[in-house]
Amino acid sequence: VLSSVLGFPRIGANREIKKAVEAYWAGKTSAEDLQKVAAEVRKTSWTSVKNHRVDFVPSGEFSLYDHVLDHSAAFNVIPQRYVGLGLTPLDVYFAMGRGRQSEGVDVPASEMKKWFDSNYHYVVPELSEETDLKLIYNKALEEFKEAKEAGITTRPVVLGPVSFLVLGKSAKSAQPGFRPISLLPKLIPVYKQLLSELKAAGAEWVQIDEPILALDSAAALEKEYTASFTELAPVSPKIMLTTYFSRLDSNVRFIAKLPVAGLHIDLDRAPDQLTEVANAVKNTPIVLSLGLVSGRNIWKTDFGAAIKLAQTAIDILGAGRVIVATSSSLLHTPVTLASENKLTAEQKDWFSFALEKAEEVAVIAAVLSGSQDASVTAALEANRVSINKRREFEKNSDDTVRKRVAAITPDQLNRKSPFPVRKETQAKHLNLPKFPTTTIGSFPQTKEIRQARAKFNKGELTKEEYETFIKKEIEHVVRFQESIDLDILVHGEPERNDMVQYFGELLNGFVFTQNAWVQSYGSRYVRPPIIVSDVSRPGPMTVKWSSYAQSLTKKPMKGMLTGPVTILNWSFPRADISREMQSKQLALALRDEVIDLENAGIHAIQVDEPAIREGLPLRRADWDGYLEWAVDSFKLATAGVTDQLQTHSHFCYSDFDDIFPSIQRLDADVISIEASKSDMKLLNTFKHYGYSNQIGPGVYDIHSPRVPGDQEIKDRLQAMLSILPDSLVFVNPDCGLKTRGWKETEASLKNLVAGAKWARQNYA
Ligand code: THG
Ligand code: ZN
Repeated sequence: VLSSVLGFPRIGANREIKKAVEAYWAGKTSAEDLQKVAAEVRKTSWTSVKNHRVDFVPSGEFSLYDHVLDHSAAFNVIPQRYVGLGLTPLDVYFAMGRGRQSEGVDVPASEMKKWFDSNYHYVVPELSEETDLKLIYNKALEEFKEAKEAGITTRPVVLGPVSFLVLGKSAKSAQPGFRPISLLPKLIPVYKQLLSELKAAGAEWVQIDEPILALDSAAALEKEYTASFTELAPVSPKIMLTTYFSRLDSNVRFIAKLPVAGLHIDLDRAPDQLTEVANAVKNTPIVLSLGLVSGRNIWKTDFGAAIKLAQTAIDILGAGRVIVATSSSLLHTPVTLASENKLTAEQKDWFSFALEKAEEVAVIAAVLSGSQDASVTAALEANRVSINKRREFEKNSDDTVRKRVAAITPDQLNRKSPFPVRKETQAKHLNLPKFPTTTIGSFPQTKEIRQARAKFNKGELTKEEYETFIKKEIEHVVRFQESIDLDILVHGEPERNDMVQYFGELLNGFVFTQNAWVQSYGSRYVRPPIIVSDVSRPGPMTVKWSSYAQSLTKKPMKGMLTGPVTILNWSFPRADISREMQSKQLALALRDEVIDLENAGIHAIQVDEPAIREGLPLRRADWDGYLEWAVDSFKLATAGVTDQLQTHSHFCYSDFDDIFPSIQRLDADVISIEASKSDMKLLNTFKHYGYSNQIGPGVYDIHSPRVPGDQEIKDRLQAMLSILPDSLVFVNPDCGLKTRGWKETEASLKNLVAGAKWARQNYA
């Protein structure tokens, strides 16, 4: 039984890639320096995976920004606006990812979307009839050769042609009704060239990722899949067709007939599919790759359970046709537990990060191969002991919390009056103009703020010194907002490292890491906290900062919290109790905080749920169950206040079409959504369904350093107001400003306020 890893984190054990990429952007280092660091990180990853005796080591999945963007760049899927600017190919690539504003060049970034149900964002390929598909760079080949030179034979990874097109969108220039998948006949020759070059270079296997195969939408793509693989198989290295994050369901009927050498399924997310899939491929030559080691969570794999599952496959297919693998790429896990020295020994013993997971697949495969190697036997026994200890720990539940969850009543979920009544009450109470302006909450996290936090954490600043510093930051943010005449102010969140990590650190039931970074997009990483036991709130978390900020101004100060569903989705959750239970525990803790904020004199509170859409199960059949508890959790957190308190919420990167009724059911007084990059199509959804509460569609994209012009904002407002009723519209950026610098923030927000004032005159 062989072992395999589907993909490895890119950041490097010491965040080498993040640092190198940002240094390059800042003009501090050359492209050559950047490529050198990248080559070193790749080599280290290959070597360390190989050293754990993993048979199939991935290559080609490395990226300086995003692997989908890598494919777009390699296939010449480069929108016209990035062409002819006099940029090097590397700078065109980064311009597509993050926009560019320099020496007469001014181009916005491409749209980013969430990668399935993860917190990773990919850059959306823009396709049209005009797209001139050709292979301009065979990245898989180059990195395969690079690994080979380093003495490591890898299994190159490419995103499959159908998934690439389905993940893409129609360019603005495309004809109405154009479907990206219609480009498949033009894309297949590109893949043929890519794969035959790999074969010629000696690659025995290639991993072709087709995550779309685990979605409902693949059912309508049988013809496309069959055509693709029938054409590709003859010229390609042996194809390991990988699916992940969900189950194949009925798609297995056509998948099992594809002319591929191997099929990978996710048994972390969908263990129940094993027997059906194994039987479906039984009478084919297909080798089954079992995704037994989670690529999405950090809990140690239970070897006993994994071996039992693998045995089912072996009984059906024989050991020679079974591979032990990670469930997905390890991109969504941190590099190594070895970098953590603040976790207790007990805690450390519960977890496996990417490198430890590489070892896990190798050990499980060795056990299944009947290895008598002493190190394998020892690893198996050590795993049994660790898993038992964790099971013992899991028995320590917090009875107070469990009882409170069990006692939740329907009236706790609803505000006292319906929205139209609240709207009246709040309009009087808050005294807001038409088209009120506000921001999403965070202001630039400057180097000074990061340094002060780092010093405080190292003990170089006392608590008092640190808090004085934070107060000065808050005051600066408040004065700035007053000076440009924003209506609902925020305190700017200088005290927060991350909107989820911050709350994790203040709640019972979490542990946090020092170096467990996971890529969110581009060079941006997060350190998801880990939920290890029942969650409760030891005391107020944000009240001190919000009331201080309110004390500085007569304008309404908005309290800022992260919602229960988002805290859950951006943490590594427990695997021993349901997500619903964890979400409700979080909701109760936040409910207490919301009530405390109102009692402290705060008049508007934003409870962000940017991750509510990404947590949606990938299969439609599972949606209702999730949406019910997710919406209830938000309502539980926010409904404990009086009518005059204005609740806000914020959502990013959402395809609202799918979950619209649930957004309405949240019953937030005001929501802000990311709509600036998706070109208003989102607003039509709101119009179509007749959204009835207040809404602030972002008027500019904050994910790029570029400043939106005055006119640009007016145009956007005009477009919005042609769709939405004026009485419901708020004016705000499309997301928090923490990743931005002050200079562009000041300029952009001034333009935003000017836009709102213009609208007040023109839509009086
Ligand atoms: N927090 C978490 N996830 C997120 C967001 C977040 N996902 C979606 C959205 N916001 C965009 N993602 C990010 C992720 C990270 C950062 C900004 C937006 C970021 N990270 C710092 C960095 O990489 O330099 C590190 C932060 C730190 O010091 O802790 O700025 O807000 N969980
Ligand atoms: Zn956002």
